[in-house]
Amino acid sequence: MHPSALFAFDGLLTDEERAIRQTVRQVCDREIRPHVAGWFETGELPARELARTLGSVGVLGMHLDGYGCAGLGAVAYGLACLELEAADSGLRSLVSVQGSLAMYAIWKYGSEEQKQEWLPAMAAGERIGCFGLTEPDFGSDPGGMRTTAKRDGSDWVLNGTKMWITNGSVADVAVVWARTEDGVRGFLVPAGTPGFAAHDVKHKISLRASVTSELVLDGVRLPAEAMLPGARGLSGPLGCLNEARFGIVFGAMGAALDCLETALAYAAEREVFARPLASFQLTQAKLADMALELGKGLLLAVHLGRLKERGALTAELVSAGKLNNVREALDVARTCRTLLGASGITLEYPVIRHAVNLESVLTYEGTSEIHALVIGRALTGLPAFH
Ligand code: TGC
Ligand code: FAD
Repeated sequence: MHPSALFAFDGLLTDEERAIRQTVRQVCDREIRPHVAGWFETGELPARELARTLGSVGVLGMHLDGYGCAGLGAVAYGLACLELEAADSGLRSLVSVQGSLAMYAIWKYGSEEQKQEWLPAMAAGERIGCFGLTEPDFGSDPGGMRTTAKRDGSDWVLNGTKMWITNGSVADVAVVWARTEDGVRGFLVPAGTPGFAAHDVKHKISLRASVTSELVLDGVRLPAEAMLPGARGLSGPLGCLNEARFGIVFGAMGAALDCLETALAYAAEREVFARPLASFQLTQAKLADMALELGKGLLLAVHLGRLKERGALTAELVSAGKLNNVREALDVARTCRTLLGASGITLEYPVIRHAVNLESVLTYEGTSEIHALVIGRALTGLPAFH
């Protein structure tokens, strides 16, 4: 039995959703899986080519309406994230940041001119976006940000540093959040603007098939129209995070599924003490526990997706999904790694790659501790962040 068949997951999906999932899987099988271990090993990602490929199948901003976006439902988008992350969390990151952070910010808060200028080209993968919220000293607490945007006549002048920014050095446009006299506002900073620079983070041992950069803003002068008119205060960027966190709820289960499929196949083939590894009770207990967590995580993901489609998904539920599914996916990846023995530490199998990637996923888009505190606040009514 396939692990996701245990909970009859497919029966919860529409024909269209199953077809979208299949299409994304085929693209991953053809364009990503044969190369991804190599990209991970060298730490080099052909982001521009991949963006065009992913744009051509419509996954960039696929849950947004208009401006060249497909306008599909939340579950369909989640399934695309699942298949992408089954290939590698870095690919899902590329798509999350493009569609759910950069495009969503423009789609939700941008002017008509900003939407026309950026969204169709971003949906097609011809232009790449990044999302600069985190700073070197302010990750979990973005409200402390030091990046400023000050008026000079009708222009804005931005100064500051953003850190750990996915797609940073390959982006054509950076959505940068900065402190103004009027609270936190978002700005569209085109690559090449004088005073703007992106430097890649080197020596990562997680999410290596992904571009991660520092953004430096040194007197970046922007016209008045560069500001996103519809976002004021921290609820602007945090509203985007809900979108990307939702994709991770599904995505993390993709990484877990790929690990479990690999471990099942390995345990069936590998003989220990003259019997298949899969035939031992300890192995089967591990496999059963992992299939349960995977099944529960998929049910939770589809439940959140259906709520989102009805407009009933809350930020607390997204936190619950992100916390649970990433934590459990990481546990599945580590357990699968044990089943592969020494082979589990090489890039010949995807398991260790997923495990180290999921360490980043546990931290970005709100750490597991922050999501626990969001749930704690919802349960008690008492904020315990500071
Ligand atoms: P507080 O300062 O009290 O509230 C600020 C305003 O924000 C509103 N708000 C939200 N709005 C929408 N969605 C949410 N999830 C929101 N959470 C808070 C809040 O209602 C308030 O609005 P207003 O109108 O009253 O001003 O902040 P808080 O106490 O509510 O939140 C604190 C905390 C710690 C939960 C929040 O700061 C937080 O989520 N921190 C984590 C930061 C984070 O996740 N950063 C991620 C950066 S992007 C990234 O990691 C990309 S990874 C690449 C990839 O996706 O693959
Ligand atoms: P800190 O906030 O310094 O946290 C350190 C530790 O303290 C964590 O365990 C945390 O949970 C804990 N902690 C913090 N506050 C509390 C508290 N109140 N109570 C108890 N414990 C607490 N950011 C972007 O803006 N855009 C991106 O595209 C982006 N991409 C990323 C890609 C990668 C690969 C990575 C690793 C990060 C990325 N980030 C991005 C940044 C990410 O969102 C932050 O790393 C994350 O929000 C945590 O911030 P921090 O690393 O500064 O950790």
